[in-house]
Amino acid sequence: MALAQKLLVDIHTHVYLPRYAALLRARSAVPRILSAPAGERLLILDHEPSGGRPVGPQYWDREEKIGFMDRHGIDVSVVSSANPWLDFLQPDDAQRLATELNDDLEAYCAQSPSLSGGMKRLYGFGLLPLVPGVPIPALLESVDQISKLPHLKGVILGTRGIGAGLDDPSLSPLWGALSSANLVAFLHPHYGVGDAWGPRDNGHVLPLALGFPFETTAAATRLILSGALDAHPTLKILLAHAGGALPQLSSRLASCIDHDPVVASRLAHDARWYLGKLHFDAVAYGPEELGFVSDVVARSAQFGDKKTAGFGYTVDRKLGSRNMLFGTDHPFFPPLSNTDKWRSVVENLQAIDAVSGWGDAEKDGVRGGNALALFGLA
Ligand code: 5CU
Repeated sequence: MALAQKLLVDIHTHVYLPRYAALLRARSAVPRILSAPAGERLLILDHEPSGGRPVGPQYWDREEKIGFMDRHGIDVSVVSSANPWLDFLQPDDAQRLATELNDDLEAYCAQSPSLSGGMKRLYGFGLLPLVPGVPIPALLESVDQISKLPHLKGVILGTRGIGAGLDDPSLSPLWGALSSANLVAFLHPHYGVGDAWGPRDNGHVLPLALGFPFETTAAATRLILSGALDAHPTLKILLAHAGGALPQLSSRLASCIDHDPVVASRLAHDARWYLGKLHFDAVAYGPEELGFVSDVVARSAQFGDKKTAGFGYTVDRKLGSRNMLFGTDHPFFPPLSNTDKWRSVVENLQAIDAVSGWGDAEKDGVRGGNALALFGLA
């Protein structure tokens, strides 16, 4: 494997650019940053503890990002704006800010240090003005802007589209434009799914551990059911948090579709086939989960048509690893005590290293080689 393929590349790492942080400071409703005697506090989630969480330069300062990368041996990061993006704005403001923040992110990346071969340490996912009422041509203009910014390699998407979800037929031109521009669409949650968490105070555990991944599961499933992956076969979708529950539920999904002729008639393939078209971050914190996702990706090849494949096949977990990419979720999940390395990062790296059936080539791929290929960096 060439030297570049040994790089450690973080594809799930966030920033609130200074312009966005200023917007949050100016607001009196969530999402907002408020001033407190002990420092600024961030309120973005519905069930944020009153008074919010500490927020500081690790959320917006490029030097802090590079320092974090250096401490963890991360060579390159593909940085995205953190949730809730522009979702709470009116269309005009969302369009203006998307343009400005994309230019800001381009400068943030372009001014980052370079590795010895010339590759930058920072690349980015741009923002689209995905809010209700925005005209589709404005979304396409944003895609055009991002495609011309050399350090932006994709877009980050929430799950709501322009108000009707990602299966909204009016988004079809967006999928076409992203495919043509070869931009990766990083699908990331913010809202969770309803309120199944009960009255007991479990802090952020249930919304983050379950709500976030369930939201991604539902959004990605709706996208599959809309036929968008058939209509746009080169669309590159990257799912946050290892695709949530979608890998675990994909055979059940296939069976439910099979028993619903109307939905089945919309799709060219068995539902399990589409999992091989998707990419998954490796932010799962456990080797068994990573191994399972790679099995499900590898299995997708068995389901190219709608005929029941039967289960006499074997899957090559190594092949499935190619759709998986290391991530950290920085600056979220910081250590609670003052440690040099973050447990959340170390655990994800150890998980990659411990996946049974992956050899060095697969582990190197998940750590960085797959990202270099997906984003066209090497
Ligand atoms: O801890 C959190 O709230 C979050 C969040 O909002 N977004 C994210 O990507 N990870 C953790």
